Amino acid sequence: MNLPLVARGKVREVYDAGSGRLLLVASDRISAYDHVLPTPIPDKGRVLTALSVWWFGQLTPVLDSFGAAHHLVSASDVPAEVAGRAMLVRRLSMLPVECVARGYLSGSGTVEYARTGAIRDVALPAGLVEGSQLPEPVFTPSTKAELGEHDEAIDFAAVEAAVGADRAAELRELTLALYRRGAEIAREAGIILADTKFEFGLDGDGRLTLGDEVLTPDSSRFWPALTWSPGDAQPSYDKQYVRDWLTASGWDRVSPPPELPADVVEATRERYVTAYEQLTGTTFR
Ligand code: PZK
Repeated sequence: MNLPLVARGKVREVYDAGSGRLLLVASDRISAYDHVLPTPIPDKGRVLTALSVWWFGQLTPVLDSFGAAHHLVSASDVPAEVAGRAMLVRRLSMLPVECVARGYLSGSGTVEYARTGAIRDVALPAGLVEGSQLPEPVFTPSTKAELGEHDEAIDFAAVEAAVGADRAAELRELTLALYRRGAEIAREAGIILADTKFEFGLDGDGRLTLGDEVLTPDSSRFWPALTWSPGDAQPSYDKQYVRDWLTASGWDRVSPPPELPADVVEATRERYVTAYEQLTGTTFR
């Protein structure tokens, strides 16, 4: 392939494809508890890529209504060695904000709510618990952390300071609109989209453009709707077998993680494929 590497995340890479294009490549690697596991999940990169591509299509009417675009050029015109797990995209000038929308209380959102009764600038009713649906989805931006660091929560004023008041308002409204539409589609497929993270950039004409991967289990929390039960930690749609096995293994979450057994790999692969098939209503492969 031999393209210059532009950026590398825990489980994917970005290459310079020339002519103002980038190649986003998803691997079969999986992370849990902030570690990349030594055992790949076969087809994970292909499933997440296919899911992103499908979501870009689903979200186009929302983007259009904002006069915005997405960065996807092609998922088929890619080098053979990454076929199926790569997207050719337009190179953007990325905005320095992670645009997160939360429709449910979970993780750091629960911690913030327990401490303050609010999430960022939004006051919330008393009595919410881990897993509760929020009265309205909330925009909870963060700054992009360096690799290995955690994203840092910022308030809306910090977004305004970073990109200007008008662009900040646009990012908040577009993020919430994309989340609402995504959550509606997911819910019809039996999946709760608890929260998700979008990244935006500006194209050569200054047009606001949705980038990155979208509405995958790696950029979002997917919960099975059937077992949703506020008050408990919600099982992850995709990673719960992995987390449960790692916990039962006695791994200390600090040492290099152990290899996963074949049955956990197979069950996890099946979860990714099932998520894709449930959402899109099509067969994977
Ligand atoms: C870009 N990232 C984050 C994504 C990684 C890191 N269309 C674009 N134009 C310019 N830059 C980016 C994109 C996109 N998407 C996004 N880094 C650069 C990222 C995937 C894997 F390692």
